Amino acid sequence: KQLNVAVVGATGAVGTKMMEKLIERKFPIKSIKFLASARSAGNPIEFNGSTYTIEEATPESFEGVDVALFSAGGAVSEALAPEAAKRGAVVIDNTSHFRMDPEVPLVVPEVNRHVLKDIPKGIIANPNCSTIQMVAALQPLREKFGLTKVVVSTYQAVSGSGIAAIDELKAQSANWDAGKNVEANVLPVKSDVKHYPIARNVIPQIDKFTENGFTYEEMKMINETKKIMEMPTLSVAATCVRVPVVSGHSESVYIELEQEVSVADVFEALRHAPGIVLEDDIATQTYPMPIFAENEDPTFVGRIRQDLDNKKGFHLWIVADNLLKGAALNSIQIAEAMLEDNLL
Ligand code: A2P
Ligand code: 11C
Repeated sequence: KQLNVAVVGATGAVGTKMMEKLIERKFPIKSIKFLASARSAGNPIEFNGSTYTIEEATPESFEGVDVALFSAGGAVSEALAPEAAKRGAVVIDNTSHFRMDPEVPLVVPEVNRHVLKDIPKGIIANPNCSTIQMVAALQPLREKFGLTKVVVSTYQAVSGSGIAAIDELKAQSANWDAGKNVEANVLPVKSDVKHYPIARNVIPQIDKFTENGFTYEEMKMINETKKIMEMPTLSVAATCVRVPVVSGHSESVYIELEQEVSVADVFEALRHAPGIVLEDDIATQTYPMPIFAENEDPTFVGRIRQDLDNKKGFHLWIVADNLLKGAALNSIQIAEAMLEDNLL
């Protein structure tokens, strides 16, 4: 089956990766259109050896579209995803806008593809990047040993905040080296009051703060994990930190299992898990790192240790390309899962 596809936010950090993955994975495309803001409309865009023209995203853009991949920010999804769905498109939305809507499935195919059967609003949400890689790695452990608690600290790359943040890190680094003034205008959050440099720094704020003292990014990890894993009572806490890495989110994750198991059991469960690559050999200093995860599809897991005080407790280090498994790849895997299951 060949599909009519629209990429919304085609000029952005995630949109660009979506285009690459559609080609690489030979997604069955009958026609494709590239949508962005009025600023980019009319500009040329290359795809699979041909030149297309970027169009402004409007409700009418979605006439005849089968699958619309959205990654142009929450406001664009809020306004246009229902318009696309109304016109018969299945929307796969990368923003946080619809994720906690009980009528919108929130999907990591390795974990909960069964929920794709029921999409009452015609909209499927792609989870937050830092959530996706964590639940992908925790699912095989949860299936085999049960899971009661998750405490995560993240080390998140600037590309999670879009092209402007990547440009800012590069400019700040160059200015540092040249002894010039270092300006900060984007991170931690464009819309918040203060901005801090990310070059030569780490920032313990991703997104704005909520009333409970956790940031929205931290609350996304908490709430999305419970929704995807269908474990509303799972204990989850998160601290999300931005680091001066361009791509590849890293996470230090402490978990507690229902059963007492050995490190060997945990290794074994992860070794055969879909989408997971075990990189854990301290004798050869082998562990996941973002420079090796960048442009790679899998989620890499290493530094696996049993807690010294709690036999049911384990420490893991989880790394993935936030623009790929964390965004573009997972979206396309959702579409592929739907095709396989005759849902598209
Ligand atoms: P544009 O390049 O025309 O601004 P990133 O998160 O990497 O900054 O990318 C954001 C993406 O969202 C870009 O493709 C951007 O297009 C797109 N975008 C921003 N505002 C709109 C809008 N109002 N309508 C459609 N696309 C938008
Ligand atoms: C970041 N995780 O690294 C964010 C980006 O909810 O889709 C993704 C925000 C989202 O800044």
